[in-house]
Amino acid sequence: MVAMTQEQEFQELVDADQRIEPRDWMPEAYRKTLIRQIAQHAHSEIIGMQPEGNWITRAPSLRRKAILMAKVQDEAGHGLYLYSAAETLGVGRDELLDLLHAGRQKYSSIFNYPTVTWADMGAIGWLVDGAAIVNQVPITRCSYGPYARAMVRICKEESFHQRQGFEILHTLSHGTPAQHEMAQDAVNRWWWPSLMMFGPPDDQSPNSAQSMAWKIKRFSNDELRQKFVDMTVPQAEVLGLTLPDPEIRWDEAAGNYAFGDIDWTEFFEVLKGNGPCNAARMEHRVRAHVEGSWVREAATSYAEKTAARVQEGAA
Ligand code: FAQ
Repeated sequence: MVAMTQEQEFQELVDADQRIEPRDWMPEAYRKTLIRQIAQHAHSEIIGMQPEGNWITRAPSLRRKAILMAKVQDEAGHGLYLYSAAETLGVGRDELLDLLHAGRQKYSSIFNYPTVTWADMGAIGWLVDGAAIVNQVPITRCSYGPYARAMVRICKEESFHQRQGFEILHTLSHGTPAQHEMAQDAVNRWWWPSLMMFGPPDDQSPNSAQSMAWKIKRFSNDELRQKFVDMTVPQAEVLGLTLPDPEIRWDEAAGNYAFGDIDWTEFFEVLKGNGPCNAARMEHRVRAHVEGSWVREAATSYAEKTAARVQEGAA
């Protein structure tokens, strides 16, 4: 009998839907792909705090402010679980943050758009968190254990986020004509960027085939985008809002909603750094990191003193 290579054994485990854990052997390219995706995901969560943080001081009531603060804090928590998941692959959080700050790692395109009215909080919750759920629920079955497990709790919280966004939009949509218009305007602006969150079309997605063979991704970018459209069109009807795409119609033969062409030029421009808020997001992130250095120094010093005291006690 010919002995299997480590790589073949690894692929057999993946094919059998077994989880890969940090101490297991894994191909270097698998490790690198996971670090790339998990880091990008973590960065998205913390940069994603900015557009919503912008409205905490201007929320229209105490109740709305408390809910928004909780949501933004959840995003910070998601970032932390994800950086921890990345650390199990042998890369430090500080290294990943340095790569983000140097523009060598990405974060989601969606967070490069401005939040100009309160209704944007509703549209982000409903559409952006809605898209995030559709993308992330399959990652709870990702082949890499720590990433899959982090995603279970994240998805539960995203589900709450999506409902709060829906509720904001429902209230506005059924309020005064001006409030209805504000809700419609926010949906008009966030719809297409939300579809772009799923990544480039399958025939322009260099990473998909390998990531699917490794079961990091369970569905292709286009499959998830379609699921999102199918889920969202009926919800828009309940909200009493329209989606800004005259080509959306039920396609009986396909059994799903057909929709219009996405402007991929806009997507690739945003990825290159030319979106409306790329520069502002990075500037804010780097400043927050520099201004927060005293917290990291204090935490390191406290940890060193505590360790020294424990050692003294043991001596
Ligand atoms: N933005 O070959 P593919 C959230 C890049 S969390 C920027 O298809 P892949 C929660 C991609 O990295 C949102 N870049 O790549 C929240 C690659 O470039 P690279 C984040 C994008 O990895 C809500 C290149 O294009 N979620 O929203 C984007 O197989 C509200 C080619 O693409 C995740 O990260 C994009 N949209 O598939 C927080 C989920 N799309 O790295 C606050 C996990 C693609 O080779 C408030 N990630 N690129 O230089 C994934 O599922 C995948 O990484 C995809 C991309 C599907 C995003």
